[in-house]
Formats: sequence, structure tokens, C-alpha cells
Amino acid sequence: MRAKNELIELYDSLAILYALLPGETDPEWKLALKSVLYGGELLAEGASCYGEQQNKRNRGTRKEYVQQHGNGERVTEFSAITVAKPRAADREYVPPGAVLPVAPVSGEVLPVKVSKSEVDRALSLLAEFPAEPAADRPGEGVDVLLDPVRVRKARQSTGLEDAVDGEVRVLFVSDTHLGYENRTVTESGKTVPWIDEVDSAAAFTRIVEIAIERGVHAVIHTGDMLDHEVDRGRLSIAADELRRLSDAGIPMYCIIGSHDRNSYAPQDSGSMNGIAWLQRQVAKGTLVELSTNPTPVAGGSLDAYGISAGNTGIDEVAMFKSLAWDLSEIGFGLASPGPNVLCLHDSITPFRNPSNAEIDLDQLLARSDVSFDCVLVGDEHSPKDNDFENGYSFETTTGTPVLYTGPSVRISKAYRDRDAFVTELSISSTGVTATRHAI
Ligand SMILES: [Mn+2]
Repeated sequence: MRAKNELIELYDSLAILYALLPGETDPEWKLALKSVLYGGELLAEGASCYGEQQNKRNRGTRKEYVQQHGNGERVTEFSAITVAKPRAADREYVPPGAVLPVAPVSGEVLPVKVSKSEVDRALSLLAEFPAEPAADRPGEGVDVLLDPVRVRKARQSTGLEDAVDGEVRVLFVSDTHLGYENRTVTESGKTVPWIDEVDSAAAFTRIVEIAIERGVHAVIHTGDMLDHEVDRGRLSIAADELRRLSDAGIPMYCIIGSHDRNSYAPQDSGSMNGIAWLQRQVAKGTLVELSTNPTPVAGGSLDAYGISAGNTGIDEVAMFKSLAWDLSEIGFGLASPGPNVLCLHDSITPFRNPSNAEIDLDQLLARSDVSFDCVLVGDEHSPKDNDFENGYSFETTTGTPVLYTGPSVRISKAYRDRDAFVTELSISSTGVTATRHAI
């Protein structure tokens, strides 16, 4: 007896469903099923339709499978996937005894006749199926099946987002230092010897692409978005990218770092006032500045808080406050139920020893009425002890995860022979998991 084959069973059960669609079902539902089965515009970029995968990953095995587990034409007895009877409303379209595939996360049977108002829910259910079902031969490592932008909109409109994922996925980004290349022009600040290979605007563009490809709920930037001398051209590219991200329904939250702050008063005639640019982004809504009051991330259950470098936010830069701050200045606004994340851009423990850290994180958290599930930090340009495996993740003495992602451009010695990266985080009340994406 042959092993169970998820790909064959999914392919057949969806093909059965596709053939049953009545003329009055919503055309987008039809297109979504066609895209998954045979290819089409709702298939995620880089994904292969089930038909093509059948050919590549199950060559020759389907014929025998449908003999053993079906009527010779189609599989009728399913063991690798969950199937169920159609919804009551769909029975008139489905032959007696036939079964349909069940969405693996939410456990709902796929609908047949889908109205315009139901199509977002139907797409959300279809998006739960694996991009590469188990088959005779392995896949290529693709893990998104349907167009992530469309799925995200569908999940938002159905409110399935948190329910389906049970978690919030954010892209954690730091120290993009837009305009870093200008240091060779303005001679302000040290540069790496491989400065010719640094392209801060291309890195920023790549980050937005990753966020959209991954279909994250939000991007969180922990400061030094801008270098201290940033030019009009790169700011213009970054503004376009923030607009593209916003149009994809993905908000970007930020705090600012000392280089953002210094871009307020650049020295070079070719540089722009970076703080004024950041204020414009906030005014347009393409950027949201975090504060010590909770910001619900993408309108969901995760609340984000942030303290900019020196406890000096975008609008406060012009006040020329000192960069040093005291724990007694901080009071956090009360959180809603669900996980909470704190963003910082100062040198803190436990990455640093208490003797050379500006902020003792244990003390900050001990004084807080808000309980944080994790702390995201910018500012450091290299992992501790240059250890890329362990040097970017820490815990406070009470076990709160403290995570860094490092700079998104290769601007420290540690990145001589390495790609910079951003970190996708999956955050829920039960914990945080991290996956790196190279820039
Ligand atoms: Mn920095």
C-alpha cells in the first residue's frame, strides 16, 4: 500500500470543488481556485500551482492512487487531508455523498457558492492550505500559496486575522541609515572599507519587498532610519517605498535614533532636514511613531510602545534635549489585553554591562505597570562578541526576551563577509519566534 499523498488529495478535492462551482458564484472565488489548481493571478509570486507540482513532485503516482483510493478518475477516499460534507447552503450543488476539503487551521469546509460579501472569508480559508503539500518528492521551500496582499485584505475585512494566526507577525527592522554613503562626501562619520558596496536606498526597498512578500501585519523600525546627512534622492525613494507599504495595508511603526535626530541640522548643502521628512511621513500616515502610550499593531491585540534615543521623539528633537534620560521620566499607558512589545534605541543591559549601558532594562521593566512580552532594540551595529547565532538575543533577569536585528545595511566590521538581515517575529501571548531574512 502506497503512502498517503497530501498533494494528490488536495489537488483532487479542490478540482472536484472547482468543477461544482455554479455560474453565480463570485468570479474571484473561481479565480482563486483556478490559481491554486492550474495557475493564475491569485497564486503567490514564486509559488507553483498544485497541477504543476503534481507533475514535478508526484510524477506517475496519481494514476495508481486514484485506483486505490478512488474511482479511477478522482480520489474519493481521503486520508491525508480533512474533508467534510458541504455546508447546508451548498448541498444543492454537490452530488450526494461527495465531500469537500476543510481549511486546516480554522476547520471550516470550503464553500461552493460564494457571494460577493463572502469572498473575503472564502479566500482566507483557501489561504490556510499549504503552498507545498507533502508529496513523493520535496518542494522548493515556498510557504505562501495565495497573493499575500489580497489574503491580508481578506483577513482584515473578515476579522479572521488574529483568530486564524493566533499571533501577530511583524518585520523587525533597525538602523537602515539612509544616506550612509554620503559620509564619503561630507566626511562626517566613519565608513566601512567596502562603502562602494553599500546601497542604503536599495536595502530600504528590499525591506518593503520582504514585508509585502511575507504578508506581515506590520513593520517595526527601532531607529536610525536616516543617517545624519541624508539627501533628497534617497528620501524620495524611501517616501515612495513607505507609500507602497501603506498601500499594501502594512503599517510601519518607529522610534528614532541619534542619527535621525542629527539629521535635523545637517552640515552639507546637499543634505535635507531628515526630521522634517519624518514629520511629513507621520502626517501622511505612512509612518507611525511609537510612544509610552500603547499603539495597537495593525489594529490587533498586540500593543507596541517605544522610547526613542535619549527619550526624544520626532517632534521633540528641536527642543535640543540632552540625550541622557532617567527612568523616573517614564510612565507607560495601560495596555489592552494581549501581548505587549517595547522598542528602544539606547545602549541597554543585558547586551551591555551595567557599567557601560545607558539604561538598566531590569530596572525600567521593574518600574513599569505594563508587562512586556518582549523588548526590541536598535542602536547596536554588531552582535555581542560578533556571535551571529547568540549575540542578538538576550533575556532580562526575569526572562523577558530582548531581541536585536542589527543594522539592515553592512555598516560594521562584523558584516565584512555577511549579509545584513531583518527579522520576522511571530508574537503571541505564548512567546516569540524569530526568522531572519537576508537583505
Ligand atoms: Mn545606528
